[in-house]
Amino acid sequence: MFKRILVANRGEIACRIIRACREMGIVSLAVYSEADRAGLHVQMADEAACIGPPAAAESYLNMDKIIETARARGAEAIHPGYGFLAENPEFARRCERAGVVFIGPNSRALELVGDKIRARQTMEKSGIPIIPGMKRVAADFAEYGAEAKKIGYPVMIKASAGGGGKGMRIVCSEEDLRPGIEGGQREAKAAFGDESVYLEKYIEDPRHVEFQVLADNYGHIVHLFERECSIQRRHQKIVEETPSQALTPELRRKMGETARKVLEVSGYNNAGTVEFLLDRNKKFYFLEVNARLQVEHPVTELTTGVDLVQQQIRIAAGEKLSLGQDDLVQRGHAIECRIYAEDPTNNFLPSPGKILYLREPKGPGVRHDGGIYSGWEVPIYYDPILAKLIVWAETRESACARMVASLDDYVILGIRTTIPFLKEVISHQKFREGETTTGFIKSYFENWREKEGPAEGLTLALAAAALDELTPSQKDGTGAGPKKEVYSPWQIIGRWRIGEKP
Ligand code: MV4
Repeated sequence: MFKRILVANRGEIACRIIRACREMGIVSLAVYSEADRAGLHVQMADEAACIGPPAAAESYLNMDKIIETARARGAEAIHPGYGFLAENPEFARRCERAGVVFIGPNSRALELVGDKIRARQTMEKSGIPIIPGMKRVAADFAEYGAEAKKIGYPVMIKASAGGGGKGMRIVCSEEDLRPGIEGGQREAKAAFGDESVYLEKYIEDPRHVEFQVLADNYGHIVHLFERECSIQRRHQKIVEETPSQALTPELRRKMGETARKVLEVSGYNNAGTVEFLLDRNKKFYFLEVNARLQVEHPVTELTTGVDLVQQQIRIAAGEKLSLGQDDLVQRGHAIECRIYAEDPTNNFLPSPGKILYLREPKGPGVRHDGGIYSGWEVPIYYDPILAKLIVWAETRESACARMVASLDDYVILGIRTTIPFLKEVISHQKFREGETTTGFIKSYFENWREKEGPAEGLTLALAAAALDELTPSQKDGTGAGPKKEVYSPWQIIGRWRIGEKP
């Protein structure tokens, strides 16, 4: 087993990986940019090294610096987390060459799954269902026109180097095809440095169901069932859950077997996620492989009892999978909500700033994966994810109730967050009925406004009440004086201000 692992990430996922290291008796080495000196991951890790200026390109994406730091500090392996360098074949290759273990798939598999057209070819050859459409880039526009006709409108333009919804367009008729292709090529070139685009049949309002898979270096592959991730806003997942309401045991078995096969034919190792689209007739299609530990991995951990990060580390260290497919069962229901530093009342604009007060929900079946603390300033430079709130309960209904109660308990002051929005999503009748398709947010939350926002008047009234309530002895911070149950965070803040605590 490794003695020391460099964690090439920040925020909640770095903290999650550091925790796994600690439990396994592995020394964790955090890296941080100058903007993250005070980051929670830096405080949690056994060791830490600054790797450069705030801009990600000069720090968390600086391959040479990160590999050099691993070597200089004696880390035998690098865990990339998600985002940044996680799915970069070039980085995996440089690690391989430098004799540092990349905790993730081998560079060849990363290259294959990162190239959507090549992946489609590979899957089709192996009898894995793919969305009807092109399996290579067209030579000219006429060929795109002919292909679109063959597929039948509406069609979807996708970038071969894309993924996660980047560079996608829907084209409904022939006259819109040329501008769509040209725009798509331009966008793909700018975003990925590769202008290759292809066409697929457009599947209307599908569900996004993905399967978690683990593959060791000896050809043993198991799947850990599905995650339903249809609740998205502009290709940003918001809520994830497992099991999916859309699967029957039979469909689950078929999709799980297919997911295993996808990894097998890709020469893939370590953890991966196979994404499928599920259409209205419950037909499923291979979409892409996410070659990383995913943000939503905890819902799988809570329902299967498997620690996915520890599994990744064991596989990377050359251990054989100790789990067989028959050892794995889903138990109960898990839901995850992503907490972002974004203002849901203002078009989800990032809301960086200082967290004045943080009270995390806790209780039976409640897990909080965070990278934040009271007094920490959310930097402007990175993805504004703050934390993930994950709940487990015996049934979906009780998991929903537990999630709403936990969101109600959750207090973050000083910045705007997506918590009020999430409460209404989980409380929505259609969500409760399991009507979770990719069109959910657009259908029911397009122009969402907070029902009872933190109205300025109410805030002021509460603050005033807090001040009014303080007796001189409390102002001294002695805690004496009349007792009253107080839940308003504004009163807490009011007391701090008067008492001049943090
Ligand atoms: C599609 C599709 C409909 N038809 N492909 C978006 C993310 C990327 N991985 C693939 N995506 C889609 N591909 C065809 N042929 C609809 C989507 C899609 C979607 C997929 C998963 C989750 C949310 C989504 C939201 C809008 C569109």
